[in-house]
Amino acid sequence: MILGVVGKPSSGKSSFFKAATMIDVKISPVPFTTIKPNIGFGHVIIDCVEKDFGKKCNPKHGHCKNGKRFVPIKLVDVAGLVPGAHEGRGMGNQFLDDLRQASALIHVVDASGMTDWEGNPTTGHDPAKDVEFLENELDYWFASIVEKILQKIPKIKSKYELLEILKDQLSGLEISESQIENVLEKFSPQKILEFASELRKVSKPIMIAANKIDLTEAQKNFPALKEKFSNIIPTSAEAEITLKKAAEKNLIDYVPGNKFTISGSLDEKQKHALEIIRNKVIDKFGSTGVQDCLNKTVFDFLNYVAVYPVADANKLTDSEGNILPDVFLVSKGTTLKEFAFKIHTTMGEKFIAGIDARTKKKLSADYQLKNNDVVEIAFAK
Ligand SMILES: Nc1nc2c(ncn2[C@@H]2O[C@H](COP(=O)(O)OP(=O)(O)OP(=O)(O)O)[C@@H](O)[C@H]2O)c(=O)[nH]1
Ligand SMILES: [Mg+2]
Repeated sequence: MILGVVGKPSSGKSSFFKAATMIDVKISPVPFTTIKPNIGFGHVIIDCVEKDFGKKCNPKHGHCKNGKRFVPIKLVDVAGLVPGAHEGRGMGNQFLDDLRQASALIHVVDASGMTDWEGNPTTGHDPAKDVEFLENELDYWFASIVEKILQKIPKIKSKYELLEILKDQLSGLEISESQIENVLEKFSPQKILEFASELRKVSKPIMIAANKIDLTEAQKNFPALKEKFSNIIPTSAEAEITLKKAAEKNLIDYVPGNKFTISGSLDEKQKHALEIIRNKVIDKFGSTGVQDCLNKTVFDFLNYVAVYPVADANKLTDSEGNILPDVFLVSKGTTLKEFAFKIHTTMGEKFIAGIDARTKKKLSADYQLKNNDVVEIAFAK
């Protein structure tokens, strides 16, 4: 699972990335601070199924604390995008190719309106306009991909042949064959921009992070943004970084996505900084929004489910005896056999059947996986 972090310069993309991954990347108010992409792992946090079975898990990836399972997801933070990027403005749009494999994008918007189109300081910029231009630039990026494919096809082919070519050529864009088929039913690739825009919408849905929500100006702008866009979460990447750092120093108890409590001895300056975060962000919005944004993108927006594969449905272990070692995030509707292929090609090819670890009932190849399923897959060896 890869999520791309996009937006204009200085909106706080790298701050969001750092808040999610705690990787110490460069952050500054100067536009185009990031040029090469930052890649790292953050987490979605879910209630681990271990308690349903009265066991303690041993995760191979991520970790589990007090019943909260931290499941790794990959984040890619790229350079800032400016209007006209497809014509070479700013850093251009080539760098977006680093986002080809993303399942969704998080658009980090400077909700305060205190940076202009290029990320330079201003006042009164309408953050809603950033959403429009960004979608437009992403459409041009997809259009350039479609254009290159069409240029390779010497003459107009039948719809069937075209579909086969597109399936093959677009396979690296995290878009399913049926999605390509649906788009091709309704739109002609000859109208490149329209066709590309539709492909972009299905393969790279966008969650908006209304960032810098700690600032008064952002709080003033937020209601209008919320009215206009349904997939939007208020965030303060800066506050999340401060809270995670304080938690690392054992100054506060903090599970990302929640409130915090002071647990260490703080000096006046630290106390003041945390009080500001409490008053300006937590009391008003419930959390800093960063974790919420990741969880909602994966589970509510993309409709993914968490599935725990095990080698032994009775003991809930892998072959080495680790309890509930893995969690996979898969899209809703994924069948058991498709899931087997995701774990290992051989497991898919030699698939026999599955066992539901809760009921011990047999599951067939076309069983559609549900959230928190724990399954053993039997395959011919
Ligand atoms: N008040 C406030 N400032 C923030 C927040 N997030 C980021 N900033 C500030 O915004 C500026 C830009 O942050 P970056 O994270 O470097 O922005 P970026 O989008 O990665 O910028 P480029 O890499 O240049 O495209 C920095 O001065 C950050 O400290 C936030 O939640 N609240
Ligand atoms: Mg950056």
